Amino acid sequence: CSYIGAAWLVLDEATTSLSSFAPDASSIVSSIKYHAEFTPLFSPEKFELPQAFIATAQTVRDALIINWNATYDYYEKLNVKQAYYLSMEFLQGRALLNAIGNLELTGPYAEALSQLGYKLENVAHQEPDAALGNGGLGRLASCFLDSMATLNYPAWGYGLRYKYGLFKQQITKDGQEEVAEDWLEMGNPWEIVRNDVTYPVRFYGKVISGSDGKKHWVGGEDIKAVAHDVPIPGYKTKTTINLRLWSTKAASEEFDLNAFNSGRHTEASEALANAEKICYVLYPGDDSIEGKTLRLKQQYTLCSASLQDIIARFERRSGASVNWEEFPEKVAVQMNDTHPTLCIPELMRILIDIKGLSWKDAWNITQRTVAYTNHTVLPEALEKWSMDLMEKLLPRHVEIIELIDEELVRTIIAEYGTADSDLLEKKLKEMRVLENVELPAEFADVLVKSKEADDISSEEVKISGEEEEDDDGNDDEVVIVEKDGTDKSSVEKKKEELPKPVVEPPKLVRMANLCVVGGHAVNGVAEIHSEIVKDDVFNAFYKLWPEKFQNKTNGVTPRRWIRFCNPDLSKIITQWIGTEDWVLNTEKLAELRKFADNEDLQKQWREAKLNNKVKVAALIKERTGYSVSPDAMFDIQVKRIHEYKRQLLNIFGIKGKKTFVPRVCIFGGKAFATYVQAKRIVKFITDVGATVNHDPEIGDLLKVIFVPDYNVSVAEMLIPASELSQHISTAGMEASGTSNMKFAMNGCLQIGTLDGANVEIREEVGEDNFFLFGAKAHEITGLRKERAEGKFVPDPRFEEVKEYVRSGVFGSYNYDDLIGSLEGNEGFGRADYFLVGKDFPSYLECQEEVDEAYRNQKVRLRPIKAWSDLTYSQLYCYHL
Ligand code: B1H
Repeated sequence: CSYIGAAWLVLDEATTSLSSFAPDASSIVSSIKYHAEFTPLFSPEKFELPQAFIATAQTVRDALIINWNATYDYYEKLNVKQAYYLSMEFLQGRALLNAIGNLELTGPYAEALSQLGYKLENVAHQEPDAALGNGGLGRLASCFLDSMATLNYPAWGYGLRYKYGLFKQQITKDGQEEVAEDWLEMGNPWEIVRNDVTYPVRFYGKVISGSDGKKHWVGGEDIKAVAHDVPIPGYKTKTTINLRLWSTKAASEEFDLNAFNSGRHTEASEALANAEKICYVLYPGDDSIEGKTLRLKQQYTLCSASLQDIIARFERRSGASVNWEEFPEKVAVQMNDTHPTLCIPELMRILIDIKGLSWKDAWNITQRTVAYTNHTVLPEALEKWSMDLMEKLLPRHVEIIELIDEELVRTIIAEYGTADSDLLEKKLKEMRVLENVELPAEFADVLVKSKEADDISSEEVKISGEEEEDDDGNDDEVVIVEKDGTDKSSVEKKKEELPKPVVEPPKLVRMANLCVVGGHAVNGVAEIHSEIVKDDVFNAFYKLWPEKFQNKTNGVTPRRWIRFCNPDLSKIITQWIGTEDWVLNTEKLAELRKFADNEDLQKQWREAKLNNKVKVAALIKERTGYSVSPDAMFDIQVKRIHEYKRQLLNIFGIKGKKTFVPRVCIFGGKAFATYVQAKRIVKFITDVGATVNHDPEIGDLLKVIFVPDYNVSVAEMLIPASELSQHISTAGMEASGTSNMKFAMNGCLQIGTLDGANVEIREEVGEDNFFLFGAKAHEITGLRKERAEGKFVPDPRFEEVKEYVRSGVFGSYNYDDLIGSLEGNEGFGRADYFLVGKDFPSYLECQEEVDEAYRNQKVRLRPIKAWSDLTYSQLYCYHL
C-alpha cells in the first residue's frame, strides 16, 4: 500500500492467521454450557432460545476478546498510527452470524447448537438489532469498521452507547407510531465495560485568565463518560478492532447523600439522571431549548471523551518523551459529518490550556489530525448552533471558535484584498464560521459595509430545523418549512404578515465551515456529490484550498451484504468463479461475466432468487398479514422516508403505469418522528396497500406492502430477494446512497436518477442494466424556477393520479396537504420542490421498460467491483 506511508501499519499474514483458533462443536457446547451456568444474564429455571442466544454470544465474545487483546498489544508494541472514526451513529445490526462467519466458525456453531437442540438461524434471530443510527450515515460507519478490521488496519470507532436504539416503528391505522427500542433489556453480551476507563466531561462554568497567562475553564458541572468496548472482528483475520461507545454517569461526588437521607430522593439523584439522559436516545427532539442543549451535550461528550482517550493513548505510547509534533503521525481523526465538529476546538483547548502548546502549534497539529466527511448538501442538515447556547455550555470552546473565525477573516482579507468591498463582503458572508456576528474590532474599518449587507438581519433562519432554499435556488431567501411539514408560505407572504423584526438575528456557529477550516481534508461520498461540494456548497473554500477537497465514494461490506445475507447466491458465485476470494476482493466478481449466458448458471441464479423471495413472502405474511406471490416481480424501495427520496413518485407511479407485469411493491423505512409530511407518506402507502391488497380483481397482479420497522436485519432479508430496486431521489439531493450498492451486488435491476452513487453503479453495471429516468442535477435549479413561474404544465397522467387520490378511494384520511406539496404555486411554500410532477412521465416510461425487460428476463449479472474494501478504506490514508 504505497499511499499509506511508513507511519501506517497493516498487520501481516503471519500475525493475522486464524488457524491457531479452531474449536470444534463439542468444545463450543461446553463453552455455551459454561456461560449459561457461570455468566448468566438470566435465571437458571429455563434455557430456551433467548438464553441460548446470550450464552452462545458470550462464547463468541471470548474468542473475540482473545483476538482483541492480541490486536491491541500489537498496536501498542509497534506504536502504529491509528485512525479514529468519530460518529454519532453506528448502525451495527446483529452481530452473531457476522462474527462466527468472520471467524470461520459457522459450521461448528451450527453443529454445536444442533447438539443442544437448536437451529443456529433461530438462535441468531433472537438478537436485537443494535440500531444506534438512523440510516445510511450510521450504516456506513459500521461497514467501515468491518472493512478496516478485514484489511488489518489499525482503526477504532468512537460513538455513544444510547440506551434506546432508533425507535421501533409500529404501523397503526394512523400511520407510523414510535415506540422506544429497549435493545439492552436482556443485557448486551458483546460489550466489555471498562469501568476504569472514564473521563470527566464538563459543561457550563466560566473561563478565567490565570496568573500563569493560561485560560482556565472552571466551575460548571462535570459528568463522567465510561467506555464500553464492542469487538469488531475482521473476516478471516485475527485482527479485531474496537468500537468504543461512551455511556454517561454522574461524577460520584454529585450524589447528594444528605438530601437522600432526609427523604429528598429525587433531588439527591437529579445529577445522576441528568448525566445519564445524555445517552438515552439518538437525536433527541430539538424543538425545545432543553432538546437542543441535550444534543449539544451529546456531541461534546463524544468529542471530549474520545479525544481525552486518544491523547492518553498517545502519551502512554510516547513514554517519557512526548513530542506533540508527532501527534498527527500517530492519530487520524475522521469526523463523520459535522456532528463531531467540536473535536476541533476541543483538541485546541486540550493542547493549549492543558498541554501548554502555543496557538500556532496547536492549530497546526489539529489541522493535520482532523478530516471531515460531508454527507449531505441539504441546507437543513448543515448544522448551525446558536452561539448563545454554546457560550453557556462550552464557554472556552466559543472563545477558541472566535479566534479560528478571526484567523479565517484575516485569510479571506489577505486573499481577496479590500479594494472590492462587495466581493470581500460576499466572501466573508459565505465563508465565516460565525454568522450574524460583527467582525472583530481590528477589521472594523477594512470593510465598508454596504446597505444590503445590513439587510441580512431580516433573513429568517431556522436552527436545526427544516430549512430549505427557495424554489428559485436563490439562497438569499429562505423558506421555512415547519416541523409539521404543512404549508409554509413564501417569504414574501411572511414579510407582509410579520412586522419588521426588531430582534437581532441569532448568532450562529456554522459547523460545516468550521470543519472545512479546521481539517486538512474534506471528502464527499460519491463522485457527483463531491463535485457539488466543490462547485456549490463549499465553492469559496474550494477556490481557496483546492487541495483539501476529495472524493471517496461510499462502500458496503461484501461480507454482511452478500456472503452472509445471501448464502445461496454466494455458493453459486464461488462455484462458478472457483474460489471464495471474491469476498475479500470484489473485483473478482467480474469473472462471472464470462458465464453470463450459461444456462446452468442462470437456472441456479433464478432458483436462489426464488428461494430468497419465498422467505420474504413469509416475512411479509408474518409482519403484515398479507400473502404475496413469489412469482411476481419483487420491486423494493427501502430507505428513510423523506420527500427528496420520493417514495411518492413510486407510489403514484404504480397507479399511473399502464402495462403490467405482476409486482409486489415493497416499501420500508422510518420517518423522523417530527417530520409530519414524511409520516403522511407512510400513512398513504399503507392506505394504498389496504385498498389494493384486498381487491380480488387485482389479485396477484399487484400488492403494495409496507414492511414495518425496517432495520438492518430486515434489509438483510429483503435485498437478496429483490428484482427491482428504486433509487429515485431528485437529482443532486442524495449524497450517495449505499443500499443501491447492496441491491446491485445481489443481482437486482435498478431504476433510478443520475444521483449519488447511482451514477457510478450505472457505469459499472452498464446502461442496459440500469433504468435511468428524470432530470439531471444541473437542470434542477432551472426547472424549479420554471415551475415557480408557472411555466410547467404537469402531465395529464400526474393530474389524474392526484385526482384519484383526492377522490377518497384510499379511505377517509385527508390527503390535501400531501397532494398540496406536489401542486402549483399557490398555497404551498415549496410547491413540488422535489419535482415529482416533472419527473413523473419519464418515470412511467422507464417503468414500462422495466416491465418489458422482466418479461424477457434473462439472468442479469451485475458483478460490481467499484465498492470493494480498498476503495473506501483509503479514506484514512490520503491524509498525509
Ligand atoms: C446522510 C445524513 C444525516 N447524510 C443528519 N446526512 C442527521 C444528517 O438527524 N440528523 O441530524 C441524520 C442523517 N445522512 C446519508 O449519508 C446520505 O443521505 C446518503 O446519501 C449517504 O449514502 C449516507 C452515507 O454517506
